[in-house]
Amino acid sequence: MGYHDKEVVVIIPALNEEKALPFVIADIPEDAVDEVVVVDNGSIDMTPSVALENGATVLKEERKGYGYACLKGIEYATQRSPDIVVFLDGDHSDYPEEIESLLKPIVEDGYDMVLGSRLMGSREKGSMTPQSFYGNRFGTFLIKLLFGFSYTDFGPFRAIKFDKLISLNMQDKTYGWTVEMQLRAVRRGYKIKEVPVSYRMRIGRSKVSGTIKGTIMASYKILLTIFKYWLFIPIK
Ligand SMILES: Nc1nc2c(ncn2[C@@H]2O[C@H](COP(=O)(O)OP(=O)(O)O)[C@@H](O)[C@H]2O)c(=O)[nH]1
Ligand SMILES: [Mg+2]
Repeated sequence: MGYHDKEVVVIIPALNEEKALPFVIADIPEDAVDEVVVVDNGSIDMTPSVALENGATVLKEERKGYGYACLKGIEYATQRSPDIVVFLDGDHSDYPEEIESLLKPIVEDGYDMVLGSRLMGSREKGSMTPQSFYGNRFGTFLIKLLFGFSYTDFGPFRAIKFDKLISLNMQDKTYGWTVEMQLRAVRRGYKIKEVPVSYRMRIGRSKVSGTIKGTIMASYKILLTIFKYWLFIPIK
C-alpha cells in the first residue's frame, strides 16, 4: 500500500464539515494512501460520524484551533510512524486526487516537504477571497525579504516526510500553523518544493477567510509568526 511502497497518512482537520467530507475522502486516491485521519475539532454537526462512515479514522480535539487539530493528528500518526504525512483541509477546496503530485517529489527526488501552491495553480473564480490572495502574496513577500526564501502560498494541502515533521517540533495551535511549518522548514534547511495545485469553491461555510473575525485573526497570527521567527533566531 501507499505511494511506491511508502506509508502515507493523510490528516484532515475538520470543523463542521459534514457536507464536504464525503467528497474529500472519496477523492483521495485509495492506492496512494494507507490511512485517512479526520480530526474533529469540536464540531456540532455530524462530522465525526460522516467521517467514520466514509472510512476515516476519527480523532477528537476539543480545543479549538487548526494547529491543535493538526498536532492531535501528528500525535496519533506517531504510533504508526509512516514515511509521509499529508495535510488536507476538509472543505473540498483542494483536489485530493492531486496528492500524487505532492508525493512524487518526496519519493522520487528526495524532497523533505512539498507544498501545494494555489497561486501557481488554477483557481476557480471566487474560491480564494481577495484578502486571502493578497494576504498570501504579502506574507510570502515578507518571508522572501526577511528569510530569503521564495514561497508563493501558505496553502493547507502539503506533504512532508514524517521524521522531518517530527523534528520541526511544531508549536502553533491556531492559524499560524502553515506559516510556522514553512519557516521552521527553512530554518532547518529542508529541501522544499512548491507544486501547483488547483483550488475550487468549498462545500459548506468558510470559518476563516470568509469571515471577518477569521480574516483578522489569521492575518494577525501569520504576520506575528513571521516577525517572531525573524526576531528569535534559534528554534528548538
Ligand atoms: N477555523 C477553524 N477551522 C478549523 C478548525 N479546526 C479545523 N478546521 C478546518 O480548517 C479548514 C480550513 O477552514 P476554512 O473554513 O475552509 O477556511 P478558509 O479556507 O480560509 O475559508 C477546514 O477544513 C476546517 O474544517 C478550527 O478550530 N477553526
Ligand atoms: Mg477552506
